[in-house]
This record gives sequence, C-alpha cells and structure tokens, in this order.
Amino acid sequence: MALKTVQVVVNGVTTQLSLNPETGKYEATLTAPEKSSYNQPDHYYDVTVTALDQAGNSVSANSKDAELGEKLRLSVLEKTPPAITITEPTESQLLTNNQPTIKFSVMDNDSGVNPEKIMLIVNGTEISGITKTQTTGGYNCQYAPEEPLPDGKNEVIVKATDYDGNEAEEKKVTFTIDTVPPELSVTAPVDGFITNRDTVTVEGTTNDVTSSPVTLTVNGEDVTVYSDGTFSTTVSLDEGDNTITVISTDGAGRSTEVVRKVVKDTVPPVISDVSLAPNPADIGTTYLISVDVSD
Ligand SMILES: [Ca+2]
Ligand SMILES: [Ca+2]
Ligand SMILES: [Ca+2]
Repeated sequence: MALKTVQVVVNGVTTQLSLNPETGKYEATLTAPEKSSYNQPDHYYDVTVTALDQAGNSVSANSKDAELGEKLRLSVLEKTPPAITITEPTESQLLTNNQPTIKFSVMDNDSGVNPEKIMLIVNGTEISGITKTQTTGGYNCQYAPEEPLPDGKNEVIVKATDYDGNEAEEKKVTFTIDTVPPELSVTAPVDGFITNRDTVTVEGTTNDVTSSPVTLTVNGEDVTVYSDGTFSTTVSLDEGDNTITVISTDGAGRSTEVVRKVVKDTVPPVISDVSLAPNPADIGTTYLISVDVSD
C-alpha cells in the first residue's frame, strides 16, 4: 500500500524516479546513452523498472516482459555519418590501364556501415559487383571494371550510409585513361640519309590526343616541343653509320619511337686503276674505258 522506491536501469545506469503529484506517476528525465542502440542485442537498450514497497516486496519489468516489454525498449540513434576514402585511382591520375582497380574504404565508429548502402558510381552508372571486405570499423571495397573504361576523363563517385541512416558526404575522383601512344612524325632526315656534313637536322611533329603535352628526346637528349607540336634539333654525326632515335612520351607514360639511320661519309672515292682497250685504237673504231673506283 506504500511504495518505497521506483528505479530504472538503462545501459547500466540506475536512476531513482520521483512521484509527480500532478499525474501520480513516477518520473525522471534521463539522458540517452552516447552510443547508438544499433549494436545492442536486437538493436535497442533494455529498460528495467523496479518498484519496491515499504514491506520489502519488489517487482521488475524489462524489455522481455510479455505485456510491457515493447514499451521498455529504448532506440538511440547516432548522428555521425560514415567517412569515405577513395585510395585508387587518385585525383587527376593519368592511367595507361583502362581496367584499373578502384579501391575505397567506408568507416563508421558507431552504428556501423550498412554494406547494402555502399554505392559505387562509375561514369554515371551504378556498379553492382563491388567486393566488400569487413574490417575494424567498416569495409574495404574494391572493384575491377569487367569492360575497359574509355580513354579520356573518367569519374568515380562513392556513397554510403550507416545503420542509423546517416548519409556520408559522397566522395568523387576524376582521372584520365590514356591507352594511345603519342603521334610522332619525323620529317627529316629520311631513313638511310647519306651526307658529308658533321651534323644533321632532326625535325618533325608530335602530339597526344589525351594527355599532351608530350616530352621528346632525340638520342636521349631533351628537345623542346613547341605549342604547335613541331620540334627541331641538330645532331652531331660520327663518320659511318649513325642511329638517331626519337622518342615522344605522353603524360600517361606511353611512348612512340622512330629510328632513322644516317650515314656520314667524308671520304672521296678512290680511283685505283684505269684501262683503255684497245689502246691504241684505230681511227673511228670503238674502244672500252674501264675504271677501277671504290668508296
Ligand atoms: Ca555513424
Ligand atoms: Ca596518349
Ligand atoms: Ca665516300
């Protein structure tokens, strides 16, 4: 007939309730736990109410109670969204591989990353074949495109949500794929060019569709490529056979090579013998001249 105490235990914290004379009910204002209830058994905090009378009789009710149980289940939502990190490719990366593995992680400290809500969008298309590996605090994810991605700019977007419905700030990476080596035209010298000069002018044009500007070397020396794609340089020649190697390399690292063989010959021919036959020749008849000459 006379209550002594009414108390409540939530998440290990005991609070005494006090009688509200206006309502006749026992009340307390409680502070919700600091953590989401998602990772509690069945996703709620148990609330256990115990009433003790003056005579020493007590009764308890909690979330398992047949009648009141559902009213003694406290749901707590956290508010911190997951964090997304895209590790591969990196922003503005130039790639020669058109099926690059895309790698990213999604981490959440509290309710946890909902793997069903991890979303990868490649060039505007949602991807379904992501490999999601659970790790401490979240998921490491990767995806290797089954079909080649197009040359040029590509865009990857990752979205995620935690179990309490907090949406992560989406992350985006743009990168460039370049599978085509530079164009390279060497207009001079022609292959097999023969000269008696000490130098030869090497010139031509080069360009790259996707990842210009290109860099150019002639026999390993850097040569300037002008904005219109032309280049010109002078190469010293050794007596005899010379090999001129021109290599143009685009921003993604693909290269095109043109090789020209040039011969430098400063030695005049040698006339070692001559014969006239017959000699003397009769007037008005033919005779043969034969010259032994080499170079
Ligand atoms: Ca969270
Ligand atoms: Ca290219
Ligand atoms: Ca010669």
